[in-house]
Amino acid sequence: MRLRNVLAATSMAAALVGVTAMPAHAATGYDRCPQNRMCVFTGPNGSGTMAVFAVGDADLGDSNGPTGMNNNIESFFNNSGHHWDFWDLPGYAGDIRHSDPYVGGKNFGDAWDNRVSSLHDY
Ligand SMILES: [Ca+2]
Ligand SMILES: [Ca+2]
Repeated sequence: MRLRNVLAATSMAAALVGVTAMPAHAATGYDRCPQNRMCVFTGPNGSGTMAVFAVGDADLGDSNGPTGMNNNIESFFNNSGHHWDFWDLPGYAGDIRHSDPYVGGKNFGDAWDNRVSSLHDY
């Protein structure tokens, strides 16, 4: 009886350690972006929903690749060694905005908020 109580207390303590340890390293904002990727975000300063790209997407409005991002991007994190371009229209067309490699987190700003419809590295 006494031994069973000790075992129960020990496993309870272990469970509590496991629960409290997890949220300590939960990534937020730009910190969510993996190495060697372009990350885009629906909110400013890396907030909101994130989509991650290795080479790009010709049409953010179709069902091929991430969805919900077309004309809905307000910031990006170029965590890759590549140059990237963003376009206002699908198919790499219309107005273009450029990102140098490894520039870190950037807000698109008023002129480009919620406009990007395609993107690609080069
Ligand atoms: Ca797509
Ligand atoms: Ca657009």
